[in-house]
Amino acid sequence: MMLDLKRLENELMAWLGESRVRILDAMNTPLHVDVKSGRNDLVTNVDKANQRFLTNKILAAYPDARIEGEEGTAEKVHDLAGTVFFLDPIDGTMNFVKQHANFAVMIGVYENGAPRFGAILDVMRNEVLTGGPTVAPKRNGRRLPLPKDHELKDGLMGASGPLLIHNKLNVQVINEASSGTRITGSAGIEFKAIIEGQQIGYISYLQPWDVAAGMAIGAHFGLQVTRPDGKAINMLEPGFVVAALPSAYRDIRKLIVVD
Ligand code: 2AM
Ligand code: CA
Ligand code: CA
Ligand code: CA
Repeated sequence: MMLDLKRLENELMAWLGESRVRILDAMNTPLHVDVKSGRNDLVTNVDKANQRFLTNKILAAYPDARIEGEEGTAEKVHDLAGTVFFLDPIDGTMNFVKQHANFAVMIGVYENGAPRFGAILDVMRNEVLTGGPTVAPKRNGRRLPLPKDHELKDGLMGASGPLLIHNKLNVQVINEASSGTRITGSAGIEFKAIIEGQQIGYISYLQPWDVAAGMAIGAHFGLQVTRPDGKAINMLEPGFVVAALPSAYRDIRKLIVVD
């Protein structure tokens, strides 16, 4: 079955609009915060409630689709056959808890492993980016200018804090070669900055639902999203991710050290 992307775009805009209202509402009552794998890895009642909310919306509209979401209410996905929705109900949970800003909701829709559509909601800025390989990127339903390709030295680079602190993949040298480093603590906000032309790349260690939406939207303008050795992302596994516009991507690949 081929997805009707116009219908999907309208549905995602509506569902994310409702999600946003629910999240803002929940922020008026005390959060329940739980620690997952360690003290930097949190989940809240709002992450879980939004995962449930969006899962119900998706399955009501697409009963045959499968959902790979971070706060797993559905069965884990072990293959990419058919329609798979990658769902991150709150991306940047630490920011959500500590900053009440700089967090996103992300949905990436794939068919038989191929990206078809993505949506990134920046909740506090009330901005939704949508798009896909065959759908021009939009912000709140309005066409965006496509980001300009720049060499690494001429653009800002995003990075994950831990990777930079521990200099994984030689990221300190890579980022030093750029115009400057930005660290937001949300993969969604980093991809949004690339799509909006504010930065040229991002290096992190990510889960499939962190990458799915940004990779789908970025495919429209040649955004390179790969493992550090240039291999394709396996959407069933976490791993290091290099995302960059083509010229910067080439510069990064020359400097990267795969350990
Ligand atoms: P999350 O908030 O949805 O977990 C910075 O922490 C970025 O990396 C966020 O986008 C975060 O997504 C993502 N991330 C992926 N795996 C993580 C982990 N184990 N701990 C913290 N953040 C993680
Ligand atoms: Ca998490
Ligand atoms: Ca995430
Ligand atoms: Ca999350």
